[in-house]
Amino acid sequence: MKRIFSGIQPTGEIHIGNYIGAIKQWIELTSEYDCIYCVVDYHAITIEYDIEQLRQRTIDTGLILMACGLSPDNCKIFVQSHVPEHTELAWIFNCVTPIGELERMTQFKDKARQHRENINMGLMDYPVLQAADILIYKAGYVPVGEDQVQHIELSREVARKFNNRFSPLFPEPQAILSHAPRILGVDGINKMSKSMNNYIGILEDKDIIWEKLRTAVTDVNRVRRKDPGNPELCNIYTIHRAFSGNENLLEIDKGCRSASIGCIDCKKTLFENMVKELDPIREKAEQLKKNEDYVKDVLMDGAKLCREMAQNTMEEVRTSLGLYRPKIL
Ligand code: AQP
Repeated sequence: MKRIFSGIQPTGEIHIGNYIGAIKQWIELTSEYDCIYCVVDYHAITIEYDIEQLRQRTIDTGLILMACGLSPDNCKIFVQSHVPEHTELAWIFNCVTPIGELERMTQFKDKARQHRENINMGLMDYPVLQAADILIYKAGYVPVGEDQVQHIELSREVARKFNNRFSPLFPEPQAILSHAPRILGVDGINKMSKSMNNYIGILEDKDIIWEKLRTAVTDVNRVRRKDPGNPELCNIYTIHRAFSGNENLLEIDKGCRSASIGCIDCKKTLFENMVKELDPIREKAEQLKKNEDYVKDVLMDGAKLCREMAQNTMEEVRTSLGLYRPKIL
């Protein structure tokens, strides 16, 4: 079975951008692939964060993935720092990655602009650790949002450089994009992001979700109710595509283009469909919150299985590098 790896950072509330850009297809792919999903806590510490909150956020992120439909029955889920081989391989990959490649990464440039007071080495090295996350399991496919495609290209290059210099151990991984690879925030300008306060959290109260949706930016050219709109230019329509069926989509498309419906009508339909899909996730999350030990056990068992795989890869890597290994290690 072909293998998939993907990760999510415990940097805040999981939002519908994460859900429709990544998590939804993570679940779909479990029927066809051997899937490994990871809460990437070492990535989360590359920006300023609340030390008191990180532990709980890490558990909660695992919990949300499980509430969305991932389980030990269809995949492996674990926490990155529980498998220290990821960071060990990242060090080795550092030694084949040109600095210039890292300097030109869009996410590094964006984050460096956002966090001027803390442009640390980890922020720059983020894609190398990501390459190690993927390649330590020799995963060939990585389902991600569009923002991560450049990093997956770098992972391919890292694999190529390692394979050419040492031995051909690694596949060159491919990104798999969802139908909604780039969801804008409710500001209609920036990518929906946990850290930009422009998100709709998947577990947020319905009243808050509606308030955020109600005021969200739509097609900016549709100024008055009677102006026809263009769904192709509307972030709300992009979100509709992930939550609404064909019949609704056709009605909205027609109604928007002819101005027979307004943006609020469109948003009301989206809200109903969104709540229908998110309600069972919310209920499952509430159940899991009452049984947090179960969530922790799933994460721990996932880490045990993944660690074994990671250790096997590291043995091959060390041999390829020519490192001296006394038997008792
Ligand atoms: N707006 C988005 N549209 C589509 N996909 C998205 N993803 C994130 N935002 C969108 C995808 O979700 C997965 C997990 O993301 P992440 O937590 O690892 O990191 P991120 O991309 O940095 O997410 P955020 O929300 O923007 O977090 P912060 O604010 O902490 O940087 C990835 O596959 C990502 O592509």
